[in-house]
Amino acid sequence: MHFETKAIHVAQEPDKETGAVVPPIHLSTTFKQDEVGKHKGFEYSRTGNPTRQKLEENIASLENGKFGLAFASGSAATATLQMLLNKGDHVVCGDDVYGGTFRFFDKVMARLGVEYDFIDMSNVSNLEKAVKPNTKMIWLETPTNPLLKITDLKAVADISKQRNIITVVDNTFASPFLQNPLDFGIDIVVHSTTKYISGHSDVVGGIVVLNDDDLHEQLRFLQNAAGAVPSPFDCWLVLRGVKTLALRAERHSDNAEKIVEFLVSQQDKVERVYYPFLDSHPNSDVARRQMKRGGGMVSFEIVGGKDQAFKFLKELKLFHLAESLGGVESLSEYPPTMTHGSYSEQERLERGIRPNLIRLSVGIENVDDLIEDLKNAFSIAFQ
Ligand code: P1T
Repeated sequence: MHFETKAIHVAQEPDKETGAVVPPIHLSTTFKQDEVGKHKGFEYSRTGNPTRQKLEENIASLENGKFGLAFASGSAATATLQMLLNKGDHVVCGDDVYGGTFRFFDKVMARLGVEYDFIDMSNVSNLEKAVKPNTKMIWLETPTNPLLKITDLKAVADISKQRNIITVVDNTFASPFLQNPLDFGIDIVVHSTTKYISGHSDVVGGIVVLNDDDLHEQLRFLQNAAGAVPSPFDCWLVLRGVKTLALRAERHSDNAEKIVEFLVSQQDKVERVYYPFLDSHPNSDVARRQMKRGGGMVSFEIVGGKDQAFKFLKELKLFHLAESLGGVESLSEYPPTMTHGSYSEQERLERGIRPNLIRLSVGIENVDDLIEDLKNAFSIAFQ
């Protein structure tokens, strides 16, 4: 079955009892047992819930994985995955990741005795050098947040397989329509479903997808033990949103490509544009190999500094100045103090997050209106 069909049909079949084409939301927190220990597959809603199970099956199929585990947020999924580790374990993590992910690793897990090294994974030879005898996990985003760096997924999987290291890819920026890391030999995929998968900026959620039975068993235990599960209504909202993911991802990419073209043409106002499918991107060949399209995220450096960036952001009318991404509406944001404010200034500069960086989540509006909005903001900011 193709992606578009799976998104609409897998675990979204009409309700057996009533024929309702949209599956119902199971709000019940507990399930009647026929006798002690004998039940119809569900006991207590933290442990398992029919609506959540549908979401887990649906997204697992879209990532070409065997198992899905849904969480209350992308961050809850990230945190639960770190519970696979023990004190003294070492993790190699990409140096450009969502600020909240860095914060959790650096401020919480490091305090509990897990060791992290943050490296540039654009070049996998850096990874080979960073791996140590106690390395248990490799964690990366591709494309990364906010600099849209690209890592060769197959090369990472090859390095980890020789050494028995668990590989985790946060696939939030691509979405399962544009990229399926498990197909390249990656062990675990994680998403913030808050973003492209749900697509309408009205639900916070996370999901983990994998193939390995043992790891699945451990994670199912942790999901229940830590308990950061999503509500049935939130699961249902994600299931509703995902039905249109393929259409949206194509349109996000169409619009982003045109906006990238526009930004590149503004040489007196734009210093540098970051986009995976831009020919000048250092890993555009890798991006084209492992992604269907370039996606809807675009970052750029405006000529001038922080003040110029602030002036420009203030003048945008259609691109709302807001954190998050992946919704139908276009958003703009300032990574240094918004999404990546948990990095120190020095950590940001070391990673290439400069004070004139702006990130756009390109929505699915008419692209001419979006370009008009950018043009107008540039003309006022550069008056
Ligand atoms: O917000 P939450 O659902 O907890 O997801 C966290 C998360 C995980 N991974 C990536 C790549 C992310 O971008 C995020 C959240 N990011 C934003 C809110 C943002 O504006 O970048």
